[in-house]
Amino acid sequence: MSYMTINNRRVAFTDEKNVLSVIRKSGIDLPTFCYHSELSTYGACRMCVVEDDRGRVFASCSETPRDGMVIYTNTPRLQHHRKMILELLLASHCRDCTTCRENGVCVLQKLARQLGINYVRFENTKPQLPIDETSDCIVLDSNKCILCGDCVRTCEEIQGIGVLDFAFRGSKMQVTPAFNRRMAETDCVGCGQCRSVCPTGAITIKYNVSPVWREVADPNTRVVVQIAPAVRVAIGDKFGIPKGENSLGKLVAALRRMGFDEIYDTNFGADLTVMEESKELLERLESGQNLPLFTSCCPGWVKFCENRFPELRGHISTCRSPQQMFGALLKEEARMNEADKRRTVVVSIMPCTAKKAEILRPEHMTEGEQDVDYVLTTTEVTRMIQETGIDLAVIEPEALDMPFGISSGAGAIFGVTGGVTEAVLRRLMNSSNVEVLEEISYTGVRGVDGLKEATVLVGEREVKIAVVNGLKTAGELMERIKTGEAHYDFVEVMACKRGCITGGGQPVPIGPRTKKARLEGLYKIDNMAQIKLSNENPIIQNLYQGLLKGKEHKLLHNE
Ligand code: HC0
Ligand code: SF4
Repeated sequence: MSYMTINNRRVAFTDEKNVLSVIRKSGIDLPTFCYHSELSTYGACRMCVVEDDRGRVFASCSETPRDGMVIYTNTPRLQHHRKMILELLLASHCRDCTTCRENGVCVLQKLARQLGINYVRFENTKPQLPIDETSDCIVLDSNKCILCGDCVRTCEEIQGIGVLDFAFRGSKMQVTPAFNRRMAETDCVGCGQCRSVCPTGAITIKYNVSPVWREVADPNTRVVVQIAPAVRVAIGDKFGIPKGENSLGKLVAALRRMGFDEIYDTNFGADLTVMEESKELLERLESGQNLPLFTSCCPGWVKFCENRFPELRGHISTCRSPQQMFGALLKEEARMNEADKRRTVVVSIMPCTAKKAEILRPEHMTEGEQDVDYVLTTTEVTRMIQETGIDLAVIEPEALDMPFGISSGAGAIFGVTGGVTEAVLRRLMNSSNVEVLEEISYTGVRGVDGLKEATVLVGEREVKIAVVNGLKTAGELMERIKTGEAHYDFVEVMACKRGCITGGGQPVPIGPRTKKARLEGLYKIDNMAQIKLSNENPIIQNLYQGLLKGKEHKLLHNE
């Protein structure tokens, strides 16, 4: 154990990687724009500067803690320094805060208020740059960029894609795709992780709120909504509900008051996926073809695989994702119900920006119709609830609608890395015995490591599994699979670190405590669930005998 003195108080530290972490651990939240514990240290914004007992001023994110250090975090000199940085950033920033999408969330705005910047002395001489709205998932507005580089490092270091980078020099410097391409012309997979770390409104979610309000207001339209697993543990964030608490019932109550006609759960779609994907795995194990089987429920991963490893595309499961399976089923049910003359519109509430692109893919259309019409992220729905004037903290929870309002615990854990695999294994072991369930959870599929490996016995056969989160790790694993260096039977990939709980459409900021609370929240839902196995969901069993009979391929698979 070592010690340093922070503002005249002795503070112990052990293996903290920088002085900033020690300061934060001591209860002082020093501001930063460019520091994220999971990214490399950039040290560019200089907001985290501190002063030592010899008058040296340095960025605390870039300094290794040493025993005996004496530092001060808020001297008049530092206050002046930080205010000047902020004022200069504000000077070259388009300041339409009242109409900005990130109003109230923006870190620049928050710090300007916190540090008491009431006036900017300098004129903004930067020319207005065009806004890039070509992506179906995110919007890039360089006029609001403060060049912290968080998005650049996330795309490169976490996702291994590197779509964004710095271009030009001096006052003309911008963060943009290479060769001045528009986002739609790049290898962007739409995961929105760049948006999650952007401290301002420079990268935002592509909103679909207005058309959904129009559908809800149309009396001739039946608007059916499905709620993804990871949404329920994040929708409470902006209403003061404890982090990670399951707010599904409250969200259902709010959506009813907002005018949605029927409210269901994507966990039900996940149960369907488990049925189909476990069947497909058994078939491939039997035939020995196209192994390993890659999961297909994360559209960020599917696009990454198609872009980077087209030769391995045939390994991707033919199963549609839970949102698509459920959408196709809801639309089919509507087509069969001739008595209801209304048009059916399916809206998904997702933690994910990439899902906005998934619904537009041609293979996700049935009989010429989109299976899901709109994707709203958790963040957009938060705005809609606030716009309606509902306080989620006080609203009484309500139940989902029937007949699709029942789902298993296996469906709930889809929202965290390893969840899809665990759910499939439960189906294959086909036992709700507590010991068997625990045994599966101890195989190595749980936890937040980028790559987890497990070997399980399915019948007589050893099945080798890899579970990946983060596309950079996925890319490295794929290279090893391609060269024959690594052998697996089943590979689950989720583009976002820890899975959908940190999806690009979730409310920000997503700090370490929030990540942990959301993850634990989903496992808690599973612990409380009466049905643990997807195949024990009675509605699923009935469906296979009824509406789905003979239509499994048409509604649940891609070509
Ligand atoms: Fe996910 Fe899903 S778990 S991808 O992360 O598989 O978005 O939450 O809805 O479709 O179920 C996202 C979350 C889903 C789907 C499910 C899967
Ligand atoms: Fe979307 Fe989940 Fe994939 Fe992230 S991990 S891109 S939230 S589906």
